[in-house]
Amino acid sequence: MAEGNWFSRMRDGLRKSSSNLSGGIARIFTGKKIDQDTLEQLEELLITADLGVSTASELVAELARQKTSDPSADGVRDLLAQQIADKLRPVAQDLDWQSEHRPLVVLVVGVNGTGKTTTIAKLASRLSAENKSVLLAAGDTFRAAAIEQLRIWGERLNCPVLTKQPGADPAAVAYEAYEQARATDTDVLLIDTAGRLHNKADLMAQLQKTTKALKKLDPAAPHHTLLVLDATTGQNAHAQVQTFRDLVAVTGLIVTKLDGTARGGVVVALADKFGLPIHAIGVGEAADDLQAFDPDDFGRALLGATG
Ligand SMILES: Nc1nc2c(ncn2[C@@H]2O[C@H](COP(=O)(O)OP(=O)(O)OP(=O)(O)O)[C@@H](O)[C@H]2O)c(=O)[nH]1
Ligand SMILES: [Mg+2]
Repeated sequence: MAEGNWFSRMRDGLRKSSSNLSGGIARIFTGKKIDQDTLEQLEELLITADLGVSTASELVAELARQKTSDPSADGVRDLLAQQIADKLRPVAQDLDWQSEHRPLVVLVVGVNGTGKTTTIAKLASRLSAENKSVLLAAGDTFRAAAIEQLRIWGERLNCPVLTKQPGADPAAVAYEAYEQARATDTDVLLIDTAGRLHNKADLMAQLQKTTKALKKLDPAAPHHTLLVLDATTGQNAHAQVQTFRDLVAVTGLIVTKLDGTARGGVVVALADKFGLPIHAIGVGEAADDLQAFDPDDFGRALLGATG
C-alpha cells in the first residue's frame, strides 16, 4: 500500500478522537496565555479522550514546563502531538524476526473479534515477502469457521496450515505444528488461538496448556506472545491487557482497526501504563494492511494533523 494512503486511513480512523481533541483545544486555547485554568481544562479533555488520568496529568505538566512561546491552539496541538510521540517512541518496536530461535514460535492471543486471524495472515504475507518460510497453526479449534478462515488465508498466501478437526485440543495443534515446523526447517510458526471461550477460566486453562505444550519442545517457546487489541474498543483495552498478562507472558501488542472508528487515546494510555512494545498496527482487512507503528505519525493523526 502507498505510504500516504495508510496514513490517511489512520488519520480518518482517528478522526473521531482527533476532532474531539482538536476542537476541544481550539475552544480552550484562544491565544491568551496558558494558565492553571486552561491547563486543567486540557487535562479534562485528555481524560475524556481515553488518555487516562495519569497520562493526561503528565502531558499537561510537561506542557506547563515547556512554557511554550506559542499559546495558540495550533501551538498547543503541535506540542502535544510531539509529547505523545515522545511517550510512544520507546514502545514502537518492530518485531524482531532475526531471532536465534528457529523456528521462531509466535502465539497470537486476544479477545474475540479483535483481528487475531487476520493479523496472522498479514504477518505471514509480510514474512513471505521477505522470503521467510511460514507455517500457520489453526489453534482456534473452538469453531469450524475459524479453522476454515485460516485455511483459506493459507491458500491465498501460499503458506502451509496445520489444522485439526473442530473441537481438537489446541495444545496438541500447537505442539504438532511446532514439530512440523522443525521437521520442515520453517523460519516462523504463527499460532492462532480462540478468542471466544465459555468463560475466563476456560481461556486461561487452554492458553496455559498451549504454552506448556510448546515449552516441552523448547523452554523458551513461545518466543513471542502477541496480544491483538481492537482500537475501536477504547477503555476496555486496559482490562484486556491486564487479563492476558495474567494468563500468559504477553511480549507485545498489535493494535488493529485503526482505520475504523478508532479510539486512539487509549493507545497512549496503554503505552504509558504497561510499556509493552507495539509491534504493528492494522489499517484494513487486506493482507498488506499491516504497518509499523510510527509514533510521530500516530501523534499527528491523533491531534488531527493533515500531513
Ligand atoms: N477495518 C479493519 N478490519 C479489520 C482489521 N483487522 C481485522 N479486521 C476485521 O475484523 C474482523 C474480525 O477479524 P478476525 O481476524 O477474524 O478476528 P479474530 O480475533 O481472529 O476473531 P475470533 O477468532 O472470532 O476471536 C474481520 O472482519 C476482519 O476483516 C483492521 O486492521 N481493520
Ligand atoms: Mg480468529
